Amino acid sequence: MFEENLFPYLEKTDPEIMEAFRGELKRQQEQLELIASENFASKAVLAALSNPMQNKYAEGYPRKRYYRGCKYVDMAEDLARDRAKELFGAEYANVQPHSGTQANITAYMSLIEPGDKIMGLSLSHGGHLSHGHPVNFSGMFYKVVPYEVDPDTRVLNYDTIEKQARKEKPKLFVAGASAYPRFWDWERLRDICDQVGAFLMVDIAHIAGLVAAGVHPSPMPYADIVTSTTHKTLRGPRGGLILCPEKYASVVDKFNFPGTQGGPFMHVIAAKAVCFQEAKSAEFTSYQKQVVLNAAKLASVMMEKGFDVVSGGTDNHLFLLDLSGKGLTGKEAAKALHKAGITVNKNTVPFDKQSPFVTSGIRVGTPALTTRGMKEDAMEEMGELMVRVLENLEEESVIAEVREKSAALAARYPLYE
Ligand code: DSN
Repeated sequence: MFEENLFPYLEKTDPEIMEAFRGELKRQQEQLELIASENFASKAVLAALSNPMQNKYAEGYPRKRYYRGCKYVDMAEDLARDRAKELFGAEYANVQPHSGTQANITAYMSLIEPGDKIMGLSLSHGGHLSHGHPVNFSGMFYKVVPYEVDPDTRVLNYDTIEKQARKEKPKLFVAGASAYPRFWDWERLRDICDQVGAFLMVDIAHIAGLVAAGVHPSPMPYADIVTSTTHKTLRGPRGGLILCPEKYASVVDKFNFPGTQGGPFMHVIAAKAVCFQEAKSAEFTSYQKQVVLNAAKLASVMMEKGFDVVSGGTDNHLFLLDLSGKGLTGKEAAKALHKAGITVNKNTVPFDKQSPFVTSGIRVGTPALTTRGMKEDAMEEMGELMVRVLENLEEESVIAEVREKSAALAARYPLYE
């Protein structure tokens, strides 16, 4: 049965959920996906996700499990760990976190005590909820001092960060972001952490694929612990990952299981192994280079048309458009673009005056469209479509015209065919 396509079986047994699957596949095929954290996993990753390892309980780690019958899931987890270590040049990898936030929980618990002080990039300046936001566990269990980007350049100012860190003396400095378009200076952050006696944790969830391909500098030589997701630029299954030197291996393992998680998702771990193998290929490196070229091209089209790209461009897979100068909110822009077949998310921009639910900006990312094979010429077209919508938000006829053009552009770059 597992050698066959499982979908015809599901079609017979649960046509309602099958209808939802088909709808979602069609949506992914027909819309232009610019959500920076999304991507299209390969058929091999999708196939690995749908495997009988999902039936297996395997609390513990390879050869130290609490259940019998773990020979084959051990093989999968060993492959995933070894491939992750090789891919990122890490001494140790824990592939069990169910998500990036789970990986961050484990990392915090491995390095510091509840009540200790952490410094993390403010959510409204590009950080992530799990980097110390008050509504998240990280803001509830730790004393948080957020850092921000520079008001003039909207880029991190490491001199300012150093001053702040020397004053605040955090136990842990959290680097990494979900909406920051520039390279990070890991070496400088290591130096700052050494001056104040802080651990350095780097969350590479967004840029993991770029780091794996050598397109963004790697934090591995500088960080105490690196955390990530596996499904964004890395293009694997949804899940988390922790990389660290051998000296933290046992504490990381302990705080992931039994500290904060129960049974690992062995089918997802198998799919992570497939993703790490794919990420070692030359094709993956070219893909990541193209992701960055595409983001730079799309950002430059928007700037040429008079739009404010935060920090004046991008070094990675995403950029932020500040729409406040155009009198638009992120919420209305994202809604109109979606009606025109283009999916982005509203996003706060640094020093935003709007609420996080409304926002003054949108975040634009190229990993998904690049997976479809789009290059700079398609980005030129993409930019023109976006500008048409953003300059004619209320014009239903323009939205309808762009919707047709978006569908035609998507059709030229087939997905899963
Ligand atoms: N939700 C993710 C993103 O869109 O960046 C972060 O977890």
